[in-house]
Amino acid sequence: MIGMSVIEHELASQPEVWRKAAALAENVGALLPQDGMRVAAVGCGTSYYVAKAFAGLREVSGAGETDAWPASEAPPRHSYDMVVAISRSGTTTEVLRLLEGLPSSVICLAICAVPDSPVVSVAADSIVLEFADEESVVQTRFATATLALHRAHLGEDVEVIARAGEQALVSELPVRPSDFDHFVFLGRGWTVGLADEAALKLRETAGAWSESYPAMEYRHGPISVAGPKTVVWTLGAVEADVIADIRTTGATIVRTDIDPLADLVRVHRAAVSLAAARGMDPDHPRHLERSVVLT
Ligand code: F1P
Repeated sequence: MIGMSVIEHELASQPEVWRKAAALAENVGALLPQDGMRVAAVGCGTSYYVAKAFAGLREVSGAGETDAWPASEAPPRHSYDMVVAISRSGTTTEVLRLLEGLPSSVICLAICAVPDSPVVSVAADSIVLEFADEESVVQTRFATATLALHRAHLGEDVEVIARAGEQALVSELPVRPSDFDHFVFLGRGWTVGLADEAALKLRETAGAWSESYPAMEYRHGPISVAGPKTVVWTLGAVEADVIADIRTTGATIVRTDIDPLADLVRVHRAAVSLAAARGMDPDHPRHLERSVVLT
């Protein structure tokens, strides 16, 4: 690990961590939302974007109605059967405040990386991915492990995804990030949350100008900023006519057939590469702490 940043070390462990998450899913399946439940997934920052992807996956699989909210904006609805609170640290204030205000009729499940954390204490049930905890302020493997756990629970073969993740760790990056000054990520369905997370990684790690959209929204205004210094990176399949319209802007388009979760690993690597090119330390992102704890 000599010469490697902490985030590089952690992002490289993702396929292995996903396998552990999938194995855990077999034991904790009864805690995760059962088919037909009305669920709200909540979190802050990365964990909110994971909640969005979590909700999208559950909706697309037909398992049940699922909303995603930033913890600070979740409506006090009593009609949810379950709130799934995602927080690596288990200390984020907005998540705690939300859980403390929930009526007892709502089942509360925490997905955290720290066993004795406040969020775990407040929630009725918890799934602790201690093996996915991170030293790095910028999250990579806790976020993706949470999604691997959920995908395993929904019946997907995480081994296939982990193998794609291993390829994503060693394959050449699709672009040289330092050739660009503007990064746009597009998704469809559950990968909209993944696109948000990808854009956040570029901002947190490398201070980059990055944006994210549901792919069909991109033509409704944001495309006007695209140009030759823009990379538009799609996570998962996107309609050919959207791609054709982006091409006219002169932007470089990244498209791939690999699993979107595995492709996020390439985004992590691109973020670290851009930070290095900009002389930034990816382990010390500007103005960020491990979690936001309000007094
Ligand atoms: C969430 C989070 C991170 C973000 C920043 C502050 O923490 O918002 O996503 O990168 O470091 O904290 P958590 O609730 O998942 O611990």
